[in-house]
Amino acid sequence: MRLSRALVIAGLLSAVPALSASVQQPTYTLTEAMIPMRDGVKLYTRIIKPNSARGPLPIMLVRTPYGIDGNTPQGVANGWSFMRGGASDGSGARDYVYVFQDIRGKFKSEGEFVMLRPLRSNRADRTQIDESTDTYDTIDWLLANVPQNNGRVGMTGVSYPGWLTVMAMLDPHPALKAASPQASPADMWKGDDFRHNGAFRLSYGFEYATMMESGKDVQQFRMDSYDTFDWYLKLGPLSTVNAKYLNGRIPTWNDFTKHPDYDAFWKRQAVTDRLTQVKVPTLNVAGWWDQEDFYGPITIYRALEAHDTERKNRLVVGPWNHGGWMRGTGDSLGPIQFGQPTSRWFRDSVMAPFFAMHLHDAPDPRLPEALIFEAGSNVWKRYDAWPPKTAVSPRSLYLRENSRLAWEPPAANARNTVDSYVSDPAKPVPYRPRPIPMTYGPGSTWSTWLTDDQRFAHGRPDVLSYELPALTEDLTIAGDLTVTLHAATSGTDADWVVKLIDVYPDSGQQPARMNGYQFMVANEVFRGRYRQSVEKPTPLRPGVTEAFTIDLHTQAYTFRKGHRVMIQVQSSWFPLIDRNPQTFMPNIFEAKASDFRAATHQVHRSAARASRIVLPVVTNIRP
Ligand code: PG9
Repeated sequence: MRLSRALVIAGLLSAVPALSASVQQPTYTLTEAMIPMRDGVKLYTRIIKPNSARGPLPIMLVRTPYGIDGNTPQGVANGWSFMRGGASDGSGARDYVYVFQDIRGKFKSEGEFVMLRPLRSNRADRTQIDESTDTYDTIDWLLANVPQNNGRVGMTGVSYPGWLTVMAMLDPHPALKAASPQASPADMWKGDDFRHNGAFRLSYGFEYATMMESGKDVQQFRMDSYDTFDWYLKLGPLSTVNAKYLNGRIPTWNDFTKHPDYDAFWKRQAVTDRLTQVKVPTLNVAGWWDQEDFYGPITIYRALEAHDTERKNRLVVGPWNHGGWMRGTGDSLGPIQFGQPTSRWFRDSVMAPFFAMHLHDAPDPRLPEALIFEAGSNVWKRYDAWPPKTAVSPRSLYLRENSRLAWEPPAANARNTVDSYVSDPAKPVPYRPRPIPMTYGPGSTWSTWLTDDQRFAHGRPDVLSYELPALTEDLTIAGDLTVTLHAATSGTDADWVVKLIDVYPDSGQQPARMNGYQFMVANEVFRGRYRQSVEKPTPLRPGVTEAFTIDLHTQAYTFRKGHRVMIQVQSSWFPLIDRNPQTFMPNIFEAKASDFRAATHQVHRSAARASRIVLPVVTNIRP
């Protein structure tokens, strides 16, 4: 079945914010081109130019694997009007020539598509190609062929198009003067779409790989259950997928099965180590509740920052899901309210002025190093470093007896210092309330699942919950979060999922369903086998307690007075994450049904084995 293009475009890539009513709309004209690359492959490109533009114009380039036919003159007039800025009579507005391109092998472009095509092996070799050279060749052609361009190019894109922007920044064309990679993946094994800490993102990995590699266009895999929890559970061990459905036809699926560990395949694909210079002014953009790529943009910002001697690298993180800053107003996400149009403000007051400064010589908008939305208190904050270097101190919050959290560590003579639960791969914990429709299928709520009320999991016998008493004053965190879990299993492998949750007060909330709402502030999964090495997994020893360090990434959040801080711990998150057989297998993709076994897991909280979360507490607030 052909995937509804509208759904993909709305969900994945398109910048279709609401039309800004105050600015007069110009009209645009479309021309098409097949732009030749250095190896002779031609890429389908749409060039959309304003009809009455004054003076030479810069070029805004977006490259994508998702198809560019939706990019029309009217679409640009509506969707990119925010880039013009200017007064309500149109004076001072800034025009651009917009260029959209199908990447190699997708839609109307020639050549072969390779998922996240790695950087060429020899960057001095003029005959090798990759997305970086394809962008270079495209820019070269545009400068020579688009009449009245001003010789400057900007690039942006969300997610895959964001990653394409990063690839362009690695060996940039000299005309590339500004780049805004948004929600770009950085490392698909460590923390983006396909795996987190080695745990396989089953539903996304399967559905995305089949969507992208079943043809030149995008095609949705057909599932015969609306509730994909059922479908994936019935599917059984992943060793059967090729025989049952894919017949070896989906290269990315085959790569998943052949490369379970962090090997040369994943390292070659990851961009982090390649970001050794900031060559282009860069605006990195991330959303706190990005269901696909949060690790990526934060990691890219940090990698670039280490080399940012000229202060060209900036970070913006807002209260958004994947690409949410490019859609709608951003007043809310799911049921969570932010009290202001965060997305519209970002587009009008951050993104447009950033490009206008570098491509039009407009005034410097004086963006801070890190522009960070602190949800809970709902304020934008300007930081001169991220994570912040001052006014924050790491404070441990301990898992304690009777489902409590406490700032005080367990006493040396504490008794009953273990919580245990049975984790049964035959009955995994759903990652959100069922039914769980296909990621991009009809009725999908994928885009806001990270805001789902966690009460459906609270109280399950295979989910541990720990809570602080209601806060007597606001508690603000800003920076990096780490969990240390002292844990054991009766099996030989285990997953640990940790969720940091803001529990709303039980009464007085509007709407009423927000009473007692359990809102996830941070979360991550860790596959136990990788605790010593991501390259060479090793079995856990049954009954032996070990320390697992789990990176919950970074956050800026205020738990309001009257709210409670909660931690939930569980060992499955299905079908977001594939089931761990809990019996060590060198490659889980080769596990048989009989390898999946229930196991008893223990979480320890004695003085010597104090499981805890370390929170970056803003220090003018006393916990
Ligand atoms: N999250 C999507 C993706 C990017 C790169 C590789 C695989 C998936 C996307 O939204 O483009």
